Amino acid sequence: MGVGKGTGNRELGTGKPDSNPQSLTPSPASPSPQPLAPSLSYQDYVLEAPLQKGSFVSITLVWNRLVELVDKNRNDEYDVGEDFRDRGLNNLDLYLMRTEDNDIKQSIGSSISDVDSVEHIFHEIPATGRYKIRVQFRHQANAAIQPYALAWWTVPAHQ
Ligand SMILES: [Ca+2]
Ligand SMILES: [Ca+2]
Repeated sequence: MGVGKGTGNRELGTGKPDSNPQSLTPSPASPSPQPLAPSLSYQDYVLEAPLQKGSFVSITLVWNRLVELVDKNRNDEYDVGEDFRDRGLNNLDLYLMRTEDNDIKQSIGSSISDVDSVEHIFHEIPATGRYKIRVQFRHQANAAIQPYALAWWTVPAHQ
């Protein structure tokens, strides 16, 4: 048992499916996560296996607040007495959607905090079928490219 996961521009890690059909197995998604740019605005991750009605999914998205060193003596290092400047937090949002849907108004679940650097969805699957995870670049507060890490845990439909 394991979870599908990905970070920044690395390859996806996938768990090994268990031979026991009653056990829970991960649903790896594709493609691998990429840093988001506003011009892209969102990235979808389609889960490979259909999900089981009545099961639950857990999805977590995290990213970093941007802080910069106020390098008073310009030596490119932190020295005692120097400070950091908070450049704010780009706003990413997280959605669970049916594969065929494209409008977030039709999403099954969402996590859309305006202020946090973490979004999390724990939600029951309403019908057996194909689902996808959407990471949305909601608002740019600092850099135009926003790396992030995304992890999920799902229950594939019974064979
Ligand atoms: Ca310095
Ligand atoms: Ca958000």
